Amino acid sequence: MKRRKFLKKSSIGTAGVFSTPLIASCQETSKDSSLLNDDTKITRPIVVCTWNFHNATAKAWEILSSGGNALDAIEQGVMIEEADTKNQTVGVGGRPDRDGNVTLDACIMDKDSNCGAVLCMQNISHPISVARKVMEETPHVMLAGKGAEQFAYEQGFEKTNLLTEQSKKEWLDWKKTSKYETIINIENHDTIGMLAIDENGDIAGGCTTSGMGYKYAGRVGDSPIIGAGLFVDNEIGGATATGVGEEVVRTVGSFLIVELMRQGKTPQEACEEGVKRIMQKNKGRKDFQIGFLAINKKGETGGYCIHPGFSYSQYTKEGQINHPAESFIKA
Ligand code: SD4
Repeated sequence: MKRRKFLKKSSIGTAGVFSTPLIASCQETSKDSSLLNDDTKITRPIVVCTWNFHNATAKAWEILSSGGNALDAIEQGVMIEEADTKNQTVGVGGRPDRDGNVTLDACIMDKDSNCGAVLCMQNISHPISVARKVMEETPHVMLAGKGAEQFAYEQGFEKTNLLTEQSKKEWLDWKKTSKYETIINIENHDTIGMLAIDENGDIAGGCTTSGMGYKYAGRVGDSPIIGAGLFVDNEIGGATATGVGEEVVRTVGSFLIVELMRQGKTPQEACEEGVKRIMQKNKGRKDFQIGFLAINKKGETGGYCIHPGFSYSQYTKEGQINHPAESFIKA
């Protein structure tokens, strides 16, 4: 049963490091949001994503700048990282679990609060597209494991070996000690969470990851959990997370940030509050990283993290930029 199609039809790189923070200024006047005053300055289209994934934001921008919708921009943008074998935290080439199986998590959310997710799915290189199919072609929000994989084949996705030689070699090395450690900013944190606003002012978001390297078989983090790794409310904005997913789930981080923006906080203030909430719960524990990224309906953005090192990539009419995010713990 194509629930959502039945209910409604949705509307229709450069390599290099950019280090100068930018206050995006491609400003227009809002036409359609009841929450914005007529004279509110807004930035649109705009796309942001966790980390310096400039090829991903460039792809999303290609779609947004030619009048495409935010949902398509999100899907095609994050697919760039899913296909990049050098990114060992997303898609093909992702680090396997402790048994040597690469299992992928992803979710997507649109302007009408429709959402879809796949959890712990093997052998499919683009989980974001399967998540979108779950959203558009089924009456469900989440499909997990074998069921998700089987659904993907039914939808025409091909079976793909996700374990690259490099990731296999590293896993075999890890097996010698089998010691699980979170190495801040480096080993485990390159998940892509992306948020976009299109020319119509509609917001969508997506998040995709292979999760924590060498995790327990069956482990699922925050990234495919709507409200934790990603949340979008078309009236307010969106948020997404990267880092140790267990901590993001405990505070329902992305939903929290969107709710804080609803209460009047800027994206930056909301991300800071989200990180502070996690630090309060952890009472002095500091050996993990979380990065939050948020955007509001006006196209203002913010990012904040526990340890220095997190940044986010942004693309607007002004061009592409990487914003280093401020951190709770200073260098
Ligand atoms: C997870 N949040 O599975 C993800 C991992 C991550 O960059 O963000 N890696 O917990």
